[in-house]
This record gives sequence, structure tokens and C-alpha cells, in this order.
Amino acid sequence: LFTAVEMAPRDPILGLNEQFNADTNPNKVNLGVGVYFDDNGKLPLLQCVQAAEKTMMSTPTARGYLPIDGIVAYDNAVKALVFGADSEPVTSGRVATVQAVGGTGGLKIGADFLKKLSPNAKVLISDPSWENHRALFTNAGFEVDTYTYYDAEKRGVNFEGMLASLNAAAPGTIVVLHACCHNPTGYDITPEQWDQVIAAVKAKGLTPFLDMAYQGFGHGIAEDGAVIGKFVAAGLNFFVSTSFSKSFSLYGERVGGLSVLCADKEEASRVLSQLKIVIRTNYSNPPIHGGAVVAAVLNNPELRAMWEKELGEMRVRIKAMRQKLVDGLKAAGVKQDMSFITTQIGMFSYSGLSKDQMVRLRNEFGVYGTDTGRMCVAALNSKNIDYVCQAIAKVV
Ligand code: PLP
Ligand code: TYF
Repeated sequence: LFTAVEMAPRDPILGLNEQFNADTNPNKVNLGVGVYFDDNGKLPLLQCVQAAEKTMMSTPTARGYLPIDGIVAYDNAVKALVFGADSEPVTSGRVATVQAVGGTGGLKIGADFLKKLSPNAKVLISDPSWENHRALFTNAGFEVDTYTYYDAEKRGVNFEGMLASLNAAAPGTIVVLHACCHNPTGYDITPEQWDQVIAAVKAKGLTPFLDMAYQGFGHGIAEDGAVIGKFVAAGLNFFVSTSFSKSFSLYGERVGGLSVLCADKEEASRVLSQLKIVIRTNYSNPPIHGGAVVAAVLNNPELRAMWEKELGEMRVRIKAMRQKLVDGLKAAGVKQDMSFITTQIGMFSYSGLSKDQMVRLRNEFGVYGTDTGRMCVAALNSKNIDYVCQAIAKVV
């Protein structure tokens, strides 16, 4: 039965983890996968999460099935976070939100629903993008192409190119947009550029799918979410996937969501019924624990304040590491201007290093980033930063 099965390629990012774990270099540093580590190099367990879990454990509950679309209080909290608690889309009831198995699950539910709705639509992802975007939409049955995004020469976004790609797209094309903290480049577009993207999307009749995997890691929770308000104000109907993997440091709990902004409440209830079919035929209903924790934190003012503080600390520490990286590279003798690293935002930096240089970093120094030159600056800390700077200085 399986004799003709071919070996599938490894995930380019998760595969690096395996290589890292097997590396015996005592100085090794993992800047490959997008995970936030604290200054001691530890994966944080947030205080707000611990507090919520303590309360939950003091009154243990039985584990029945959740509704297909998840915990009601969770879905409402996601809506409020993404659109604003008192926003018109939320108060009018025209957002359909489901709990999902991570941000990836949110993307996949949206993709499967869209495939039924627009079977012939093409999907455009940014060039480059999170590698799983292409794989996920391809596996959902779509033809996936790219829109222009990164400009290596300029070290930034080729915005004219991006607009040109969108303007050349056929009506109904699904456009996957990084809401903030672009993965892998670290370059976001400005609010004014978002206005132009929205105008193009509207004029061409494209379907926006916003991937919000890093809300709170850019400029703040509300600041990063502001782009959603722009799409609402433009009168568009669109998709938003949410991930709490990074913002709650709950990677393995798989907590995410999908929200679909519809024309009115009645339309939202029809859309929700279809999202539920997608879920039911895939995994029936979501797991409880992670969603219950996030709902408990978001819906309790004290825990929510704790979360905002802790998320703020992660954001600030990443920014400090960017500056330390720029200063450290200079001190280590790197002649070229590396200050572009502080103009990037979120967990990643496109370093501009070549594949050969990234391979040398890995093999000679145990410093792991992706072959494309992406480094996770959220894994730098005051103990490994000098070593990483010395290693980079030796390969450039
Ligand atoms: N989208 C982007 C851009 C990401 O970087 C990630 C990272 O994991 C995801 C989606 C998936 O999030 P999750 O781990 O919650 O599935
Ligand atoms: O880009 C990253 O590193 C994160 C984590 O298949 C990740 O988004 C990487 C690959 C993957 C799933 C998650």
C-alpha cells in the first residue's frame, strides 16, 4: 500500500529545531523558530496564565464536549480583542467567530470555507511569507501565488510593487495579509500605506484574509489591532485569524480563532453555520484548557491588566535586543550599517545574510537561523548576545 509513498520534505523551520536539539555545541543559540524566550533563555509561563489556572484548579470542572465553535466567553473575548468591545461590528452581531486550534487552525478553517465558497479563486501571499501559508492554502486546494513585498536592496517593503501586484489581481482573489509584525522580514507597512492597500483591495474586489499572529508584539495591543478598524471603516467583509501562541506563551495549548466580518447579523449566522461544518468534519470541536485560560484572563480586569503588562515586557525586551544587536555587531567589527534591525518590528529580523553565511553560523558557531537569513530576535538575551554578534562578525 505504501511502497510508492515519497518522503516529504521537512518543515524548513521546525526541521531546524531537530537539528538544534541534536547539536552538541555548548554555546549553541536557537534563533530559528519564532518563539519568545526571556532574558534567562527560558520559555515564559506568564503570571496571568498561572493565576487563571490556579483559580480553575481550585474548582475543578468535568470535561464535556465544547460547542463546535468553542467556548462562548472565549469567542466573545476574541471578537472584542480584534474589533473592539464596543465597536459596531461586535455590537451589531455581524462577526462570526470560532475558537480554533492555534492561528494555523484559524487559517485552515477559513481556507476550507473559502474553497467551498470560491473554488476557483487564487490566493496571494506575500513574497516572502510564513512558509506554512503557501502549504496550507495549497493543501486546501488553492492555486497560491505571491504579491511583491520585500525589497532586499532597500531593506524594506517594495510598496509600489505590492500595490501593483494587488491592482493586477483578478476580482475575488484571496489576499493573505500580515496584520502586524511581518513574518519573516520584520518589515510592516505604515498606516498610510495600509489605507492604499485597502483602497486597492476594495477597488479590485479582493477578499482580505488578515493573519494576526503577533498582536501586541509590534506597538501595543490596540495599536497593532488598529489595522482591523481600517478594514471595517472601508466597509469590507474579511477574515481575521488570531493566535495566542506567542502573546500568551501558550504555544503547545493551540489557542487561536477565526473571525469573519459579514454584512449583517443574519449573514453572520449563516457563515457561522458553515464554519461549524468545516470544524465538525475535521475535529468535531476544540479542546478546552487553553481557550478557558485565555478567556479567563481576557474577561477578568485584574488578570487582563497582568497580561497587558507581561506582553508589554516581552515587546520592550525584544526592542532592547534589537538595539543591543545593532550596537554589538558594530562593536564586534561589522563595518556595514546594521541599524535597519531597529526599524524592523516583531519577533523576526531579516538579517540580509546569505544562505552560505547562515550555514556557516550554524555549522561553525551553533547559531541557528533560517537559510533565508531570518533570525528570531526574541530568542536573544543578555547572555548570548555577545556570542551571536561575534559569530555574525566572523561570517560577514
Ligand atoms: N501565522 C503566522 C504569520 C505565524 O508566524 C504563525 C506562527 O506560528 C502562525 C500563523 C501560526 O500560529 P499558531 O502557532 O498559533 O498556529
Ligand atoms: O515562523 C515561525 O517560526 C513560527 C513557528 O510550521 C512555526 O511561526 C514555524 C513553522 C511551522 C509552524 C510554526
